[in-house]
Amino acid sequence: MAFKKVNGKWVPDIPEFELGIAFSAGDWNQGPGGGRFTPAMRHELDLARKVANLSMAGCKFIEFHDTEALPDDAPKLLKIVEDGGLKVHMCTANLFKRPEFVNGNFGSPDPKVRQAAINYTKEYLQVGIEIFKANLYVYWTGSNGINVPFGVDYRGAYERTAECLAMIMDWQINTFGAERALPFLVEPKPNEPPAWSYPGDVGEVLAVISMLPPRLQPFFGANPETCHSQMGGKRFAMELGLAAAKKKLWYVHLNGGSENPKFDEDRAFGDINFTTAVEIVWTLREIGFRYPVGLDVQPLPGDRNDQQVESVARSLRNFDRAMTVCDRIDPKILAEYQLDGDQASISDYFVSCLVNE
Ligand code: GCO
Ligand code: MN
Repeated sequence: MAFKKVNGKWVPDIPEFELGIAFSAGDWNQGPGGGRFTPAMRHELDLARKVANLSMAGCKFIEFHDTEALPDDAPKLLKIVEDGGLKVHMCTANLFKRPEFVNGNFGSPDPKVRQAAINYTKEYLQVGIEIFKANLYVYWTGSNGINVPFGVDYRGAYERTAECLAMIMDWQINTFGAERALPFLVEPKPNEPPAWSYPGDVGEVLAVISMLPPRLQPFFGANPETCHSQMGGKRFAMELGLAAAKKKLWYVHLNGGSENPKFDEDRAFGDINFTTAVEIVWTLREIGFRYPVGLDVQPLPGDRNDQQVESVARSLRNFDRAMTVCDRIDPKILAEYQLDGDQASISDYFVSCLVNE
């Protein structure tokens, strides 16, 4: 079941765990590397190796794009995943690296482009439900954006995006029933690949959800990602707070990066800024987040094949280290300082907990 009725309302039925127990990472997080300016330093691994690596790193789940795990191969790939002791948590149709989407997907003014995006999405939702038995579906905005001013009609762009989401959810519910429908999470990013993308942050995701017919809104949530928020100049933990306040925080993609990165650095969780990692774990604890935690982290450019899964493994260790720091923070002391508006003491208290003074 992917949704259940509580007090007459549909709520997501996603497996729950104690925080820090259940992690998921993408098949794409163990690639060979290489981009426009960087060499590929590793050879491609087969899925069995990737699954073994993720399991060794401490993950319980894996996630796929339809371009890596082709719909026709899904039964065969699922067997490899299960033989390796993992399950599929999330699946997602690739709406960024296909030529038809180079100028956008659900927001495109071209009905043929929107229809293609809808078709790929429906196809992979079906694979997620019937084959992978996935817990949820993610739509990362990908190419939905513009590269030059006047690139699209802005009001229409958001309206069309909402219309496509509504059509997809109506189809899902009519085809599989609400109980089996996969929770549909929107993962915002402010730019990259386009210069400006939409929806670009958690607030925009919530705005788009609010544009949907009320009967469909309960089936949509958000998947905030650390680096994406930081690219938009946001404090990630605040984005988590906002999504949770609207009861839409159903998944997270954690990673690490500099405070205002110009591109998606996708470092290990806790890399570069461990303070931010502690604040994130603290916030997830405060919110009572109990769903699996995702790690969208890439190997460092120079990592060798024998370090392929090191970014995921280090993320898990850093999550655990952040939990240890959180255990030292007394919520009552923090709440008192917050009530007093004593920011100086908060800052001093946090660092004393960090270094275990
Ligand atoms: C990015 C995104 C992607 C998505 C993934 C799943 O690199 O900007 O984070 O990794 O999370 O494509 O939709
Ligand atoms: Mn992501």
